[in-house]
Amino acid sequence: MSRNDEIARQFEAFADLLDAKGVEYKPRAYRRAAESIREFPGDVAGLAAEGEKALDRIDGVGDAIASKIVEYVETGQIEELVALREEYPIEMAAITSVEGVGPKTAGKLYEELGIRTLDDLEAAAGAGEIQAVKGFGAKTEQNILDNIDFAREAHERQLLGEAQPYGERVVEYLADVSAVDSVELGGSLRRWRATIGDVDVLVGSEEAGRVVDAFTDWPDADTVIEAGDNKASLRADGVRIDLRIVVPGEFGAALQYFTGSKDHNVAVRNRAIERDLKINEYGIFDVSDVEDDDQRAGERIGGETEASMYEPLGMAWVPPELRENRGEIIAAASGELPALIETDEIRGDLHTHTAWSDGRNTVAELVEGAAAFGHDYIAITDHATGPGMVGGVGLDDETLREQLPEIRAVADDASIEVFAGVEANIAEDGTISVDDDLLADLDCVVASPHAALDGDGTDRLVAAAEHPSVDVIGHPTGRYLNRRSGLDVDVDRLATAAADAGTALEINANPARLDLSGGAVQTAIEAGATIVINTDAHSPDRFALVRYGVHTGRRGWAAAGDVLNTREVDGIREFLH
Ligand code: DGT
Ligand code: CA
Ligand code: CA
Ligand code: ZN
Repeated sequence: MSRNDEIARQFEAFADLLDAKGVEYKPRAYRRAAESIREFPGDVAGLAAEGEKALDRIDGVGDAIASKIVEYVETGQIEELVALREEYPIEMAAITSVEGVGPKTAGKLYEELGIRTLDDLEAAAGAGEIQAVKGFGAKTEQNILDNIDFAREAHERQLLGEAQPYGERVVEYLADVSAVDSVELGGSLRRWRATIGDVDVLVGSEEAGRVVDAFTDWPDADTVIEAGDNKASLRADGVRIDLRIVVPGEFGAALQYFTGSKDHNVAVRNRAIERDLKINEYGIFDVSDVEDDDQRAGERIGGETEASMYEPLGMAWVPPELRENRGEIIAAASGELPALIETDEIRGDLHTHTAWSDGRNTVAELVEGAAAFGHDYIAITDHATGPGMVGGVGLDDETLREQLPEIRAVADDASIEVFAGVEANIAEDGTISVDDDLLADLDCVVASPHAALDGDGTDRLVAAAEHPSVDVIGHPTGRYLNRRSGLDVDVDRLATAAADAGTALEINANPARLDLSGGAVQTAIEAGATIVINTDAHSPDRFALVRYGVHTGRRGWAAAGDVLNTREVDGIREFLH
């Protein structure tokens, strides 16, 4: 998510709330401004720092909107928007994802019935309350009921990068509650899936009631959806968090069960059955001489720890990222699980942007940020001009040549290795948008697809990977999670070509991309490709996102040896050469 995107979203939210309130004209103007802000090729926050006047250049941004942008950039919020949110505390994205329910309807339903969430909406429709509101009928109400499940499924998957911080914060909070014996994330979040339906948290405790009370008192909670004896759910900023509490002796069993995936659990359960064992969320039991079908019947042989659930099955403990039934059962049974890469094994970043293109900082600032983050090296790879680079974001060859001495000068003074590079565009025919001689002068060439991102992209990417100067294929499919699926790619063929050509395939760690995906990484590594995990940072605070790329790599069975930027500087230099 770029900063422009973040600012645009403020005005979209603003427009929705003004619509909810029944204000005319303004919502349209705010939406138009949001669109130009999102599409604006420069850094809007940077312009705002120069004052309101500088924002004139953006289509649809007049004085009133400009002053709100400045307010947002300076203070992190827009007061009027904060007040509107308090006036209409509606979970707008969720509610308006129901077909036929727009922001205006949402506002009216809040005013008349106090509806704030999808759950409220479903309850009111089910109780026949909506058709009693003026302007609504039985048909509208039935429509809402018919569409609500679809809306839940299609629009409530959150990006891993959005949900993970909430998961970590709630775990940290619960860990400090004295009634809590142990606490872990479960579900897709623990497996680091790219998108998350809900956050699952598991607590081991003898005092479930006290844990439920603490959980529902969590200061970040917006709504408590339900609170029972040993489970509860709440919502924080639209993220749904499910808590379950089990006794400490069954914690490992429950953690194994609620981590999933379902496919992994089914395969594990079948292995148990073959051995006359029974496995469930309460433990693992020897049932060779019991008829009783009670869940806890039989002799308990494990359940306190997760490892004790796998051990009786002749399996090593399986890292959560691998639990997708993609070969991990056999590997765990035969001692062949890979030693997965860890975030602290990453030594540098080979895909970053400065203010020369659409980043926020100077070369020196970005390099300093990389050093402060602990990296040993960084490649500066600003956008080259070409297909997909609108409004002058990309640098032409002449400007790239002008940038080169600045990068070399910073490199001379820097405490870490600085590689001069470029992010070139891969055109639809697979050609690269930068002059060959210039490419040859650069240390690190990332080539990425940025336009025409549908249909099969294999030939195009193979051609780029075989270009003698290209070192890395950046975000190979061009996907944007929840927005576009990107190119279809025969990863096996691409990876084979890339391995032969000595080109690395990127895992772009930006949580909106996570491209390649875990499944694709697994295929690529099997075909012999080298993986590189880059953040595509547009400012130093984004280096920390590398962990999302690392866990995506782990989902693809990547060990440190499979990943280029675990190597020391000399190894990188040799690869880039
Ligand atoms: P999500 O939330 O859609 O991103 O995906 P998960 O995997 O977190 O799924 P969720 O939250 O519905 O349930 C958490 C875990 O609980 C899931 O990964 C596996 C386990 N689980 C839930 N329902 C079932 C089930 O019916 N059978 C089995 N074997 N496991 C289940
Ligand atoms: Ca879940
Ligand atoms: Ca759940
Ligand atoms: Zn980039």
